[in-house]
Amino acid sequence: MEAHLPAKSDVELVNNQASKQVAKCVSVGIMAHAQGSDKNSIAIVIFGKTGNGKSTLGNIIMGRKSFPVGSGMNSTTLNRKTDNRTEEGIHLKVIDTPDFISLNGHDRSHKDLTKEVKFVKREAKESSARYAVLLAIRCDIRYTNEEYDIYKQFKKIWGRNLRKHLIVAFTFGDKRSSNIKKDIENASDALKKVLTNAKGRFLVFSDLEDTNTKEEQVEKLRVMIRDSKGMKTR
Ligand SMILES: Nc1nc2c(ncn2[C@@H]2O[C@H](COP(=O)(O)OP(=O)(O)OP(=O)(O)O)[C@@H](O)[C@H]2O)c(=O)[nH]1
Ligand SMILES: [Mg+2]
Repeated sequence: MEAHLPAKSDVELVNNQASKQVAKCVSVGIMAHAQGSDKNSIAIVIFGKTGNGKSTLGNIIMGRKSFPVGSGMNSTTLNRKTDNRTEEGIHLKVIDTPDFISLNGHDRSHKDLTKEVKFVKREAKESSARYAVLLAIRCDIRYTNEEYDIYKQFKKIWGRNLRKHLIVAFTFGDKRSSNIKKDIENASDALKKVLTNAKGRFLVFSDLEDTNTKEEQVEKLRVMIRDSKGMKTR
């Protein structure tokens, strides 16, 4: 019986298909890597008004001095900064941002703001299996309409899916004298709306010397992100 030998064109066809397949696998591999193929990869974006403790919060989450912290009248963080850490198989990326609306009293242009927010969103989405957006709000002072405006502008640019990823991070917890749950019950309509957008998710953070307390705060955050299925990127 004669063995069937493929014609030259058949061989070329097979080779072409094989190389296309390889190319497809490679590009899928690269894409999967770029999108955070590791199901344990988490990205956290921190935003909010200047001086609300965003960079401090980033340092608490990272467990080290990743982001410069400042005091005084001027904004410290002028450009977004990212830091990464891998621990116990979890790859964590924290993106610290400047006050998106106003830097040292100068309002940013809408075009500039849109570009920045969209960049951060893409970065969070493409680099992780799930991501959270932490809105830093001081819990020791009043929540103002000006601050609510910052949130509304940010939300408008980010889009509706912000709700799936939003967590209110109350900062300056060590300066709070009363019970946070009571404070929330009596909160302004604006703050209540933000908390409703975050599906009631909030956490309190304190910048204390005590490392154990900080670790407990970060653990609560980790569990919240793990249990929020809506935070998955795919
Ligand atoms: N007591 C106390 N102080 C805090 C806390 N978080 C931040 N601070 C202080 O608040 C000041 C501002 O903190 P940052 O972390 O730089 O605030 P930021 O939101 O990053 O500010 P910008 O980069 O200017 O937008 C610093 O003096 C911090 O030490 C906190 O939880 N408790
Ligand atoms: Mg900062």
